[in-house]
Amino acid sequence: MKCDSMNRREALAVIAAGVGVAACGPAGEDSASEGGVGAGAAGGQAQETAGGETLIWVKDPSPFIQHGTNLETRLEDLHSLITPNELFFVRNHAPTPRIDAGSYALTVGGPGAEREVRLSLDDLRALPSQSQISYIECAGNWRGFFNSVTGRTASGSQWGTGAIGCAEWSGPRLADVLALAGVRADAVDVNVIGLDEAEWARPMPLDKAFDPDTILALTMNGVPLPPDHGFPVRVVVPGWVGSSSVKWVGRIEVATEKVWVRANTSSYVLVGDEWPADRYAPADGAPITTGMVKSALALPRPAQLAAGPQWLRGFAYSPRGPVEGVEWCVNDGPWARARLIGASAAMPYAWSRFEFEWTAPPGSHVIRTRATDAAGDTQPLEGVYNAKGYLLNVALPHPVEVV
Ligand SMILES: Nc1nc2c(c(=O)[nH]1)N[C@H]1C(S)=C(S)[C@@H](COP(=O)(O)O)O[C@H]1N2
Ligand SMILES: [Mo]
Repeated sequence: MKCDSMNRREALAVIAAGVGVAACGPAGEDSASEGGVGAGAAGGQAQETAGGETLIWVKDPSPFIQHGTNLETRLEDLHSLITPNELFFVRNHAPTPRIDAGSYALTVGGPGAEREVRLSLDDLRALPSQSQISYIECAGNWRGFFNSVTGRTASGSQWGTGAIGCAEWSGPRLADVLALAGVRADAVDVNVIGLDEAEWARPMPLDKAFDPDTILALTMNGVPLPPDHGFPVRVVVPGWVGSSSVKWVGRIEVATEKVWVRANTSSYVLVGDEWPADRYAPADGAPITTGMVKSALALPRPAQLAAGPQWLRGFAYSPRGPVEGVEWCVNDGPWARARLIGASAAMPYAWSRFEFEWTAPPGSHVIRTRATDAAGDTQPLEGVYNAKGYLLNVALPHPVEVV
């Protein structure tokens, strides 16, 4: 995006994203530098500081809760449907690579393709573009609560409730890009492979790859994808857990057999007594595709509130479309209905906001919220343990101190 061709909406989005004049600076039209760190780094390589230290993220990590290579959003910082790019959580298996837009190419091929094609960023931009507002949530979101709700700690990043964000993504449909390579009748899986050092990849069956809502996003909230969120291209697979939305896509491989990679064998699989490994071989457990219906309060933990009437807010979502209702309860008392904001059939993959008024009495309290979707799926009162700590969606107790 050239600065002089930036329309007003894009310009406002750039300003809102905190990029400011840096986006129009000498770093170039596609650098999408956030915070200007490491602008000179080579394509495909993690950036280094002058001291030779590898930086994991390009964005300013200070608004986030840090977990190793990951950045968790503080939900209480979010005040609208859209998560601003600079507050969107980051889940990185390897440092954010800096990819040069000019030399970038996406290759599409493999045994299930008619031909191998090589597409530049301009080629991708020339295809019909689709925009959609969808949330992306890591399957490990809420992992940090396994111990308190099931009595057993799960391994991995101890996320709170903020490994989730909701953005407007736009770019060509994966189906249109696959059509350029031609998909053979014997094709089975489409593997989408990242250019990061982890070479993160997640295969999907043809029906998901051809789902008109599976897109190769080039922009996030109206600006080129920020480096940490996949610049220049990420796949957005709505409804599926975040690990399927591969960032920094460099290759799309059409396979004639089911493809097994880390993200569907050892990671992002349900491991435990209920999922016997021999049933899922070569995976260690049940590979995860879709997420769960969930809701979370946009409050710190514990929340500190003043006594008296006040509105509490949060976010609710389901992989099967907008939630239909959210209820809340205090200290395991009766459930009451919250007011839903923003849920809409026109945005089937967006999260909703909810709010309710509570007259807070002084003391220590526990508030739970519970979302229900159109399919009638809701959040259970007890959590089920799995060793890798995925998909927890218990109606989570939120501690609140009222003074
Ligand atoms: N190439 C690549 N893509 C990736 C990952 C990664 O480490 N490398 N992490 C995945 C995981 S596990 C999640 S939850 C989402 C997080 O997206 P975000 O960092 O934009 O929030 O990206 C997914 N795509
Ligand atoms: Mo994830």
